[in-house]
Amino acid sequence: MEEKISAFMDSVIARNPGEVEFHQAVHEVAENLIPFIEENPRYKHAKILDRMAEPERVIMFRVPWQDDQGNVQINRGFRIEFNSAIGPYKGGLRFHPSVNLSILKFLGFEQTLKNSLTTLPMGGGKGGSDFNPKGKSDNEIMRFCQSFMSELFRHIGPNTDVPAGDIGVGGREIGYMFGQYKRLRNEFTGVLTGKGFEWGGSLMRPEATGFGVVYFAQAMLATQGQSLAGKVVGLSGFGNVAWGAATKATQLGAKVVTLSGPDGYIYDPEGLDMEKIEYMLELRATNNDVVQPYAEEFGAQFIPNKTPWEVKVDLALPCATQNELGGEDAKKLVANGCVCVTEGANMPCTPEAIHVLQSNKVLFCPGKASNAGGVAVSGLEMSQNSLRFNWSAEEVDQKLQVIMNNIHEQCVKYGTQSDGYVNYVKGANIAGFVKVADAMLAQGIV
Ligand code: NDP
Ligand code: 2IT
Repeated sequence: MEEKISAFMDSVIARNPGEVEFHQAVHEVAENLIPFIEENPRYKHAKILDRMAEPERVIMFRVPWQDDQGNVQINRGFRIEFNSAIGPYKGGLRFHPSVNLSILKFLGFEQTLKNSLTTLPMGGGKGGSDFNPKGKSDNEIMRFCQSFMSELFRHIGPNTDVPAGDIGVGGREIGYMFGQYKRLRNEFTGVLTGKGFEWGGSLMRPEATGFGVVYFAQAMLATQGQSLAGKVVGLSGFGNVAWGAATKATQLGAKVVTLSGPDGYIYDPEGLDMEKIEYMLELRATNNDVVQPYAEEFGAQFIPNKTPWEVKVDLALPCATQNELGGEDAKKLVANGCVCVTEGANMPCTPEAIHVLQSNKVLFCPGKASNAGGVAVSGLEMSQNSLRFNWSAEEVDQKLQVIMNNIHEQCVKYGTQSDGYVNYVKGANIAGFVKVADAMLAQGIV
């Protein structure tokens, strides 16, 4: 089996040279899926996995704009339309200087499986730009978003491809992009999700990813007869996902003791409360990408240039970015008695970290299952747009909880090992794959 996996990876690497994040994401999936496909030859003969590892379409474009000093700036825009077997391409847009083809292909590949797990009819896509929002004025952000959409609009549509937010793209950016799309097409449609509630957005979309992560962690803990109340939680990041996860974990009686930014991490042994959580939003809105001011505001400790994984916690929720929690960090978490790691970000744990956690039988769930609540509520936003109707926050939250519990059940179904340990990576990969693969088989060689 090892040989089959390496042969497959060799071909992926040869076709996509240097795209290390994409190789990492495909390898994690291939390890689980190649043995499964060997047992299910119909997928093998139709080369479903080979086809799934090749995006249906990659769009790259120039994004010129003018800064406040009148200088012309040029960024690169991308949209990876990865897989449309079960619905229109769907996935976020990331604005961050590190954005490149490899990162967006890894995200688009994962998104296909994630969207399948939600049970909603959405294909997989991802996009963004190497634009750096840090330190930009509101007008610069608007001009950039308008220029970005001036090209992207011809490739997307409510039945074709529906982008949303990701790192560096929140409600403000979605607003500017939606405005430009509407102006160019003369159409008011649900072409983007994460819109403001007044103009077609869904209640609970801002909270959905973080809330979903915590609902999922609750279900994981329940498999061991444990609950969230009273648990000490270590969290990384301070963006949209971290904010939602901190809110729901605190509401459910857990104590969140860390946050982090590129400058270091905050250790607040008293735990977050609603005032401190609201302050996270202020921190993000400054566009400075630092957490240190939190320590000054609330008298907590700031530990510069380090990640929070050295703190003793019961539950870890990495919510910042890819490969932020490595093998050594995982060893520290295990040594400190951490029982569960639930990913809020996409692929925050390295393969070494996952290996350490799984071999120590720590509960571990990959983001493609545990952070699917964000795109799930995006799917519900699409439904509400089609119905031209709004559901209440309670209705959306209820549907979100049902979806997260259902994803958890699918992971347990496909991932439970003979010793009873649930391998959520395997469970999520197989459960996500089957629906897309069956749709691809039904639709022929396309
Ligand atoms: P935000 O822009 O709101 O927050 C970004 C966070 O990412 C910050 O906390 C920042 O914290 C961190 N970050 C970004 N880039 C880097 C980098 N290169 N190095 C270090 N840190 C970085 O983004 P979101 O909260 O939306 O996204 C966070 C994660 O969650 C991402 O992996 C995203 O793909 C994923 N996600 C987002 C969803 C959504 O609906 N928004 C849905 C599902 C997943 P810090 O600098 O501390 O690391
Ligand atoms: O990674 C993700 O799932 C997202 N950034 C959300 C995508 C979406 O379409 O809501």
